[in-house]
Amino acid sequence: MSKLCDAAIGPGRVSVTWADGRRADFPFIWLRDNCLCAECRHPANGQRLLDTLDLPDDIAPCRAAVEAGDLAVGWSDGHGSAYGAEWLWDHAPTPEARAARRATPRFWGAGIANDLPRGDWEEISRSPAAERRYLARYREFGFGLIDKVPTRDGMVVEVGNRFGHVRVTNYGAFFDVRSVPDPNNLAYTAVALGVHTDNPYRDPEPGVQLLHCLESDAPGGESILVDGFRAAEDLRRSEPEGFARLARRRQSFRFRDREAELSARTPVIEIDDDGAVMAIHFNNRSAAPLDAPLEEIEPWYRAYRQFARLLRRPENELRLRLAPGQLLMMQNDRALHGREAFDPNLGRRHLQGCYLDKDGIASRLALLSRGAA
Ligand code: NM2
Ligand code: OGA
Ligand code: ZN
Ligand code: ZN
Repeated sequence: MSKLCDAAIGPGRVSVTWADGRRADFPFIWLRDNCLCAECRHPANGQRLLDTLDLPDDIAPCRAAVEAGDLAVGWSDGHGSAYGAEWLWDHAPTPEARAARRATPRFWGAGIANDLPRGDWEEISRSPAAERRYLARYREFGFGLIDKVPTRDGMVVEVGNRFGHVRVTNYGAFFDVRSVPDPNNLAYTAVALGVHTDNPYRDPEPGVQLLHCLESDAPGGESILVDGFRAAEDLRRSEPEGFARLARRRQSFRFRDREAELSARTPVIEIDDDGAVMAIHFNNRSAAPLDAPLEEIEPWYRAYRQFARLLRRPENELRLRLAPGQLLMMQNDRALHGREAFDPNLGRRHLQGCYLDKDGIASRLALLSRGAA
């Protein structure tokens, strides 16, 4: 990592230049607020001690200089701060530095069938390096397949708690997906399920779903996975207005049975503050009537149907047949999942599933990358 070669005070900003030619400007208030010294940040936990509101409105540096390749600033409030060259780039507000901080999803479709993000439970459960490799691939693709998961009742919870924290819902800590009489959900029948996000009627929506195959000899029941992020980018390219509409207007979702009454509103496509696709919430089965101003309804349906059409394109569908002992792990708001119908009279099909939050998995991967687990 290159060091700094120049620092200069300009109107409202400190401009720094790295030895390799990169440059960035930092506003005074931002720099002072992010002082890293022991008075401003608790040395044991790094949490901010300084109250941002206590800084004077007209905070400004009296002096900014490069010292041993890093930045030293003397402030009008008498404080002194030091910022490492690498830290500055890691937090710089330039387009290049900000782009480098962005996670870049790897888009996939039918073609990924022979190169799946894949792990082996026997290896993952004894080797932190294997677990890290698996989770890193999972993060890029938004799903992963794990082989050799013992077909024990509730094993899915053990896997979930290895990677994060299983979230209990009205469906329990885990749920059985099989065809039953008097089902409270279409998942518990033998019908085909179009690709979807689970539980968009819940707030917060589950971030991750695990589905563990215990039995599968009924004809049919193949799994289908679609990269919702890629389909959203396709929509943005072909129908920018439809894309913007699905990102703006929230759709209503609902679920009710004897024990629960759940409803939530969320846009089909969620974008972040820079316009990047952040999440997809698509579930035709649980969609409630669209609650929108009259003039928005038909254009919204056009956009929604266009998006649904993209999700159904064969080149976007990864199809696989889960075998007993395989476990599918999906980022629920990216890797949309579905299944073909199956025939429960000619064999058995039994999966167990559970939900986790995304943050627990991100934390696990970060810890493994630190070498701490
Ligand atoms: N189950 C399997 O979101 C959904 O309603 C999909 C979820 C019932 C927990 C099914
Ligand atoms: C579900 C679901 C898929 C399957 O339970 O949410 O989508 O393969 N199941 O049965
Ligand atoms: Zn300080
Ligand atoms: Zn589902």
